Amino acid sequence: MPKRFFQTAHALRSPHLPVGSWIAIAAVLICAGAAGAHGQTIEISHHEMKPTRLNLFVGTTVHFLNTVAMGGGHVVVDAGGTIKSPPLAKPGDEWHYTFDEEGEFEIFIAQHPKAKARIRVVPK
Ligand SMILES: [Cu+2]
Repeated sequence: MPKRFFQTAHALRSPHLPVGSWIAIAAVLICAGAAGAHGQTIEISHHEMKPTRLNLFVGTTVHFLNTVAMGGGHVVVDAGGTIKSPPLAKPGDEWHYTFDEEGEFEIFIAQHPKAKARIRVVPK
């Protein structure tokens, strides 16, 4: 089964713990609701993130979708140290991240630093 992860800029959530599963369910509801405008998907492989550029409004949730098997799992990080995904190991493993603050984020796959994307977050 692919793993599904949800995270906002301020809270790291584990869907594996009993308490965490409730939080994950709440995150799904938030994600589906008006609070989290569900934005684009970024696809992850060994050599690229696709697309490589996104322009978003503050509060947009981006869906990161792993498309290839990776021992240890792909970890999405940003140059500024704000963003860090859980390991996404299997095709179909996914992670949601909500960009709550404006700014420019240079993100890349920790194991493949050349696989990067630039995300620009602007006020609504
Ligand atoms: Cu890889």
